[in-house]
Amino acid sequence: MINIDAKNHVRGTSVYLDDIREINGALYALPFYAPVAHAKIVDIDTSKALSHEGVKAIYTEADIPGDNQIGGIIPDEPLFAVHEIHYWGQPLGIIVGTSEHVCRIAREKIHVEFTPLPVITCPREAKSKNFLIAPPRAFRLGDLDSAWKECVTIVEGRVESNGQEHLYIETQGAYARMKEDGSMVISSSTQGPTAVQKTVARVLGIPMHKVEIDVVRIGGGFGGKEDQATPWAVMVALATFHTGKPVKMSMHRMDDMLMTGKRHPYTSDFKIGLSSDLKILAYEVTFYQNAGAAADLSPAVLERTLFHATNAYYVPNVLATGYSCKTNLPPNTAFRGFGGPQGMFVMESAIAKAAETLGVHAYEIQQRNLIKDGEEFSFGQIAEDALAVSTWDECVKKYNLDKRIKKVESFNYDQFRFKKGIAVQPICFGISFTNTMMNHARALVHIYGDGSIGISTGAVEMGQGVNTKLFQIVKDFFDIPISQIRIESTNTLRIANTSPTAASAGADLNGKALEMACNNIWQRLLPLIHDLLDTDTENSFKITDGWVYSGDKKTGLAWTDLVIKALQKRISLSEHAHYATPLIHFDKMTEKGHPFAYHVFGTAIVEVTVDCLRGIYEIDAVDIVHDFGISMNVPVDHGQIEGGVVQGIGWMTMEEILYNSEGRLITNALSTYKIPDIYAVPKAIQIHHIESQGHELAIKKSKAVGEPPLMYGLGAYFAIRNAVRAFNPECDFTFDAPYTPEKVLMDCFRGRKKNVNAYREKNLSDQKL
Ligand code: MTE
Ligand code: LUZ
Ligand code: MOS
Repeated sequence: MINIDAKNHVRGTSVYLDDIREINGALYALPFYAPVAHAKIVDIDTSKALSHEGVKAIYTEADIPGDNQIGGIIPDEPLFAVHEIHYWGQPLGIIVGTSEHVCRIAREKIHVEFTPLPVITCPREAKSKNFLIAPPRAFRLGDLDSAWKECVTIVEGRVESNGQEHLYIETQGAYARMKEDGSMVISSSTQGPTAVQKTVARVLGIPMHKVEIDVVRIGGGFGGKEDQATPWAVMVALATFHTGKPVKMSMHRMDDMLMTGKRHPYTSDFKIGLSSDLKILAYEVTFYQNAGAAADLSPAVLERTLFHATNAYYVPNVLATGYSCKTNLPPNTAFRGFGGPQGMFVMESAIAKAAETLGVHAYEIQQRNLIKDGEEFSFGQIAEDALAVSTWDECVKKYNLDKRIKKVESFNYDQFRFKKGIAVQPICFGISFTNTMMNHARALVHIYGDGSIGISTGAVEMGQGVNTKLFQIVKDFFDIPISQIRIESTNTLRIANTSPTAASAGADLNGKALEMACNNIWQRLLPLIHDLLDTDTENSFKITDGWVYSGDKKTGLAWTDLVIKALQKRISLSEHAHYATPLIHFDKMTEKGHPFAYHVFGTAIVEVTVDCLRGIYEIDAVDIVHDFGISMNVPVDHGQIEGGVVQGIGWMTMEEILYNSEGRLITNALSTYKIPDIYAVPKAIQIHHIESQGHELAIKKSKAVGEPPLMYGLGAYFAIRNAVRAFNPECDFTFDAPYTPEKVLMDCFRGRKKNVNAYREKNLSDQKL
């Protein structure tokens, strides 16, 4: 089935938040924010702004009727700052006016007086001062102390990975209007309608049933709207609460970039030990997560870092420790992979360094240590259906790794200015919210009297195609024309207490609930079909093309007639079903359990060419063998792979978030923050499906695909590194992502001995330069 949104997207008729027609008299809200990263607030003077024409009100923490608190996991984050400012861009209040323009001019007139306090942006510094968001966590397996003694090679190192801006095409925003009795409806560009509902109720001091959140779709989230869509919705709700008017906010890109959190930067230390046959015997890693000024989702992100600290490898002796460090940056948040990529990058760096120390290719170490069925992850889950080895084998065979390595080597021998690099990148990603409690969903199905069907679930469509998959599930039960099936907006009145659409589990959780709802209705219709067709045989009835079929034979009973008959017999044609993932559990005391419904595996080969004169590079190819299970929608899933790969490459190579020493974001626009464009994407991405049985807990055995492919992008970092090493083997390399052209250029020449192969190079350079 083609993506059900495709036509409307192309025509520009899909509705996003800013496309909702405002009711006459609607007001606009604009946040104003801290102009410093850490300070005591002395005074906020809003009088000049308030008297600006068109400004209706300015609200700060003093105007909050309920609790000035939006923290999800830990209640440590005020909606509007009180007394103290903790990061540059922290909301201080909102200006409500007749238009966005009016509010913008008024915002310039607000004066904040403050006494500066010391700014900390470095997580290691925060840790040394014991500024932690939550107590540290540690995962342990085996006996590390005795394992080191068995190791023939031990290498240590330090790894940096930077943050990443979500850059959803639709910026944050929300639109609130009053209903009656003090209840309101809020359209929000959120992945988590219930989180918004709960927080609005809390801040306004009203019950949740008075707050209706509605989401038609969002223009991308990538995790950036799992938690951080909430404050903007609460702000417009507050303004509507006080003014009684509809109030809207749709953020300017530069405000959005400045005020919202990003992927967590990490700085980490590792120590890895290997046997003489390249088996990894021991791995010790310490993660310092840069959480920013409040918890947000940081503890959960840190947890997933630990879950993925050994990536797709079996390591018998592990100690992985994580600190969530409190700094004066905007609170960092969920981003596709949710801490997993950060953990995996350190493991891959450790392997790269071990390989370089030993003079072997990294893939020799990677390949020897891939996890197999029956082996244990550090958190106690036993690997099942582990396709690490089979995706690896298929990948190196199908895409001719051996041959390509030889080609790269001979290219590098012949060329001076250009060098090629190749890296193999296996991935392993656990599917389920790591917080077991969150793995549930509901679906509501109505079959109307004319046979048309309305579907509601808790899933938010954000471009990932979940609605198309939900459509396919309905079609499996009730195969009627597409125009007769509608997926409704995600609305808290129809589906309550949802988990956000996240953790790649949106289609699995909501799809399973939808399957149950459809099946329950179908089971009520079956006896009626038997009656109507007057058969007592065990027929396998189904609906095909709007007709009841008996086996492969069309009967005389139309779907629409069946529905009318069902109503005459007073059979319920509505169903609300609840699904909770079975089997999973995790004990935070022992840090052991079975947190994931299943794992997704895959292997990619990444090949790059570096121009060592300029430091720039091109991604020549990404060749993937991926574990889709049995994909229920190949084009949608391939879209997820391509998007994920490019986003991962962006994080690893070019996207560079910079805060100055005062804690101010200086990459707050697309002129200063570079993301992959059409020229930067791989010249070719090949995707091959590994043959697999799928998994019972995956929807229709089609495994979750949203986040895992991002981590193929790690391969780009190591491929570029390998190319640079071919040019300058003398460089004392660090691990510091993103590997921007500036850093590549520095590495090409730092410590480079001019007389290395001087004769060959002179000849080559005369020819090629
Ligand atoms: N794809 C698009 N086009 N836009 C997005 O915002 N978010 C990603 C992924 N793919 C995203 C996307 C993230 S972070 C997640 S968790 C999953 O989609 C969520 O959807 P799913 O659970 O239905 O896979
Ligand atoms: N969100 C969350 C997530 O709350 N828990 C998770 O485990 C998770 N994993 C990936 C993405 N978002
Ligand atoms: Mo995705 S980071 O789980 O929204």
